[in-house]
Amino acid sequence: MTGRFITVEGIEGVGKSTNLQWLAQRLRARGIDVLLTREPGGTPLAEQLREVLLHAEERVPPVAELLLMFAARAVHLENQIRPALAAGRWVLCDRFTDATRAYQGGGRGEAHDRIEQLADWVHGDLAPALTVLLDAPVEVALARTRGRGSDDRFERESIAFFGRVREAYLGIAAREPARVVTVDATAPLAEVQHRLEQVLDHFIEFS
Ligand code: Z5A
Repeated sequence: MTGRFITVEGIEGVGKSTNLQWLAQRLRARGIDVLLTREPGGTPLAEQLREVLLHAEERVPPVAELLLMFAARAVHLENQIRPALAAGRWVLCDRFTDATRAYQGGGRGEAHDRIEQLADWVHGDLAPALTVLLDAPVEVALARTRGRGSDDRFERESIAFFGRVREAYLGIAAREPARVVTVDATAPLAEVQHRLEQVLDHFIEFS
């Protein structure tokens, strides 16, 4: 039996972590065995790469950032995601390759073709069956994370950078409506979760 692969995406502060925890609970309540994981990270080695990606003190050239994202993904896939799916577990992942398309592609300007070549090399035809894009204007999303004290390499980026990332995410959602469901993350949390429950019901019924 093969499990299902679901990802949640969006710019910083849209509520990915909050809603992933909630989604995992909802799936477990239905008797589904869930692996909740994240990118970059998800295994000890991939978490070490995450630390480098988020907190390197030396300048990280965009090409190195792109390759490190995929290196972490290759480790995560082989050591965690593929074995879980093969065992019939559902994998709920906080970000995946759409984040690379949005951040390294939209945000940093790395070439689309190059990103797709790496995606093909690292995960071939393994793609999420469902991606939830939590969407909110940059100012709304960033206001939610302001003042929490962390300050990684991405969190120091400009409003314009996050604007490009958001546009890239919306572009992916427009091109792949069968896979990517966009949810308005500006709504109160209860409303967002009501919508997520509907998305989950539909996914379980029709996938
Ligand atoms: N990155 C990349 O560049 N390329 C890649 O391929 C990958 C990643 C995979 C780390 O990601 C960085 O890696 C990321 C992109 C890059 N950097 N950025 N930006 P991360 O996912 O670990 O970090 P993050 O995006 O910064 O996560 P976050 O700041 O924790 O945001 P979040 O998980 O989306 O939000 P949250 O913590 O669930 O919620 C934020 C606050 O809002 C919290 O107080 C909630 O209670 C509140 N909240 C949530 N929903 C609502 C609603 N609906 N109303 C009001 N308040 C709400």
